[in-house]
Amino acid sequence: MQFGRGLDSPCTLVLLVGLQLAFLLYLSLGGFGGLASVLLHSRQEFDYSRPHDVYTNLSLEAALDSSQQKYCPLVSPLLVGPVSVRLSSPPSLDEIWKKNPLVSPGGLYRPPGCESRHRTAIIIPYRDRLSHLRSLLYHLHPFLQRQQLHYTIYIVHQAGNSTFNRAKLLNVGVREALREEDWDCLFLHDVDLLPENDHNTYTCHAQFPTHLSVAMDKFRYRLPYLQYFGGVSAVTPEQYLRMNGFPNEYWGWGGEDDDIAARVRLSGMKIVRPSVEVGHYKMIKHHGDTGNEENPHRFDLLMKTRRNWRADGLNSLTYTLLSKDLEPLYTNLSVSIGDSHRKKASG
Ligand code: UDH
Ligand code: MN
Repeated sequence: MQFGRGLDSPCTLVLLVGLQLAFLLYLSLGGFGGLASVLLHSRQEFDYSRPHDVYTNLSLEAALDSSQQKYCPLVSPLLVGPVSVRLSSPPSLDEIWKKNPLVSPGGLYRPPGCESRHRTAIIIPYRDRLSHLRSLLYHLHPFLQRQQLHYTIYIVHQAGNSTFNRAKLLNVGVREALREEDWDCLFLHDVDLLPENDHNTYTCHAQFPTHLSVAMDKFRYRLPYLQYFGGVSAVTPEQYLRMNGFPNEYWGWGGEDDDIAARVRLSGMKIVRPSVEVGHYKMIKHHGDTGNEENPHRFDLLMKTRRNWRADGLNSLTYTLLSKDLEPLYTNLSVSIGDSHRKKASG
């Protein structure tokens, strides 16, 4: 067939219409990801309507015989998939402690029967959210133990009444955690987010920062926007150094997570994510906190990230560690991180 005449031949018309239909099908399946999963059956299906209790299999942990090998298996045999989330009336710290007999002071855990392949520090920016903290500890300890991780939970408590600064607290947590142990993965975890599927493993990608809370109930189990990096994310110490950590200058609510996402790109990396099917989280419902009002400067700051990220971050971090306590279920770091300069200047 000659190409000049091809356009008006019936054959070509059928071909064009066919291509259009295929394109519509492609879009309706959710683009490349959806199409790939249909074609390759690569995505695992989970039944969230029948979740397991979050303490399932925990008593098996000590009984597992891994004496043949040094390391724990590549995939933990204890995983169950979707787990139920208890949103109201969390147990007391004492009750949680009783349910987690293998957790050591400071909130440290190592699998009893094998050596974990992963050392993960969970870092939680915190002030005055005790009931959320109890829910998280109740939920996260068994969740992480089923993943056979060697982990510690660090609470970075902002002392005093100055404006809350999530990103700076995360910087402090990373520095203090690395002072203690040679962690290979640093998790940055909001206190009010409860993971709903234990196949969402709390480990790091060797090359790129990971964003884990990709499907939160409050965003109707979808990623709200492509560069979203808030909630729960993870970096290796190497990735953290490369992006000069997180910004110290975001006082109050908002913007700091977008700044961190920008740093990932500006330092030549990208964000990787688990699938939406696995990355389910429930956020405990709450109102904005006193002392964490919306930051009106966040858009100005975000405009300057490209200029500022090398100067503001890990290399400009200053704070005073007031105390470090090994509580039964977590390590408590109380820190004084100062206050916004802007606020001081204006009175
Ligand atoms: N956090 C505290 N105490 C505070 C403030 C924040 O512990 O007083 C920590 C906590 O880990 C929390 C995280 O910082 O999960 C992030 O803060 P957030 O939960 O308030 O952020 P989120 O995006 O806010 O969930 C949405 C509701 C707030 C509305 C205010 C802006 N309009
Ligand atoms: Mn929240």
